Order: sequence, then structure tokens, then C-alpha cells
Amino acid sequence: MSDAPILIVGSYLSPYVRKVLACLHLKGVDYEVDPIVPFYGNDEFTKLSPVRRIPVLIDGDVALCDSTVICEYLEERFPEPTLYPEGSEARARARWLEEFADSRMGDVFIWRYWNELVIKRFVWGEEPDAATVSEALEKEIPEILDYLEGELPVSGEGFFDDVGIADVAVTAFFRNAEFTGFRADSDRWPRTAAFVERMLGHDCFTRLRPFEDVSMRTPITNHREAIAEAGGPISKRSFGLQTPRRGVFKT
Ligand SMILES: N[C@@H](CCC(=O)N[C@@H](CS)C(=O)NCC(=O)O)C(=O)O
Repeated sequence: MSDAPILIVGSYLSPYVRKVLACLHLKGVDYEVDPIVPFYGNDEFTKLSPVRRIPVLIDGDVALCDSTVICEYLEERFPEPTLYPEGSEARARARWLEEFADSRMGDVFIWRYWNELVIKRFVWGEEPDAATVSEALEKEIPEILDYLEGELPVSGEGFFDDVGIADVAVTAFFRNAEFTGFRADSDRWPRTAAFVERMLGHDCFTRLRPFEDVSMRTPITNHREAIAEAGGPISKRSFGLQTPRRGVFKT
């Protein structure tokens, strides 16, 4: 196994990258980041990530795509502290909550809401579609929050005894929501609102905030320099280009 630090390829603004970086922090593992927005990936990036999605992990000769695959690899490579609760039933439930976050929250928070308000404007120079944004805000996001409210045990507490994969995977999407001005209403979803507030205040997320903030206010092609200047662990190696191209999923 190589001694070089683990490299994570992907922007600090991606909830899937955030999930992986938070897990690396929970495990106390050092890493470097190549903070590319996926649409700006070069041909080498396509070889690593055939669907041109971030995050990608490079650990010596190992290269992996998909945040779930990466977090499971991290769990096996660095078993302590574990990201999963004890017992097969609880572990299966944690995996389901992670899957719900990655798929349904990803579809709504990122591909419906964030895509309209941020990606369309800042990557492609297009205007958002107001109907898609209001459907996300009025119907799709509330349905997700109703579900989470029913799954969280008590106001402010996490899904299991210790902070782990389910808490991290779910919370990662609320940081993107925060950037667009959305917060869960604490009267309507008290458990979820308190959980998100507590989790976003956890070290594993707060340490990422300065680099996320810099990424939000800097033109995409200058992210790497701006984050390095803010003290981020930026890699020498980059898989980025100066111009975007559409990914496989045609957003
Ligand atoms: N299931 C994947 C989803 C990753 C994903 O959708 N990443 C987004 C960034 S937030 C991406 O790379 N999108 C580019 C595209 O789909 O073209 C994971 O868990 O890593």
C-alpha cells in the first residue's frame, strides 16, 4: 500500500464528496483534494470515472468511484472507529438511510433544486426553471423531510448512538440546501431541523466550511488556487480542464 495521502477528486460543493471527506475525518485519515467540478474533468478523469461523476478516490494503485463504494473501502481499510452501528439489523438500516440520501435526496436536492439554481447558472450560463424549483420546494423536499422526521428518534439526536454513515450521508445534502437559502422549518420538522443543526456543527462538517465558502464565491476555474490560499489540502495532481462538457447523464 502506498504511503502517499489518499486523493479525493471532486469539488467541495458536492454532497457526495462532502460525505466522503466527513468520513475520512471521522476516521482520522489524512487526504488531499483535487477540487474539480465534474463537468470540467479531463480524459484521464473519464478513464477513472466512466460516468464522469465525483467523488473518485485514489489510494496508491486503487482508484474507486461512487461515495458508497468509497466509504465501504475506507471502513475496511481503516476499521476504527467504525462508520456503522452494531448488529446486522442496525447496519442494514444505516445502509438504507445512506441509499435514501444518495438516491432520493440526490435526485431532489441536487438534480432538481441545486441544478436549477446553481449548476445551470454557473456552469452552463442558463436560467433556472421556476416550475422545477417550486415543485422541489413545495412537494418533493417536504416529502423527504416528512420521511426523515419519522426516522429520527428524538429532537437533535442522530439515527444511531454514534455519528456514522447514515447521519453523514443525509446531512451532506442540507449544506447545499443552506447555500440556496433553504432550511428545514423547525415547527414543521423539529427533529430533522435540530438534527441538521447539530450535525452541520459537528467537526467533520465545520472543518470543510471555509473551503466550501471559497468555492461558492470563486469562479469554477479558480477553485484550486483559491482553496489552496484558504489553507485547503489541495493536491499537486489535477484531472481538471478550463472548459466544461456535458456528463453522461445530460443534466
Ligand atoms: N452515486 C454517486 C453519485 C455521485 C454524483 O452524482 N456526483 C455528482 C456531483 S454532486 C456528479 O458528479 N455529477 C456529474 C454528472 O452527473 O454529470 C455517488 O454516491 O458518488
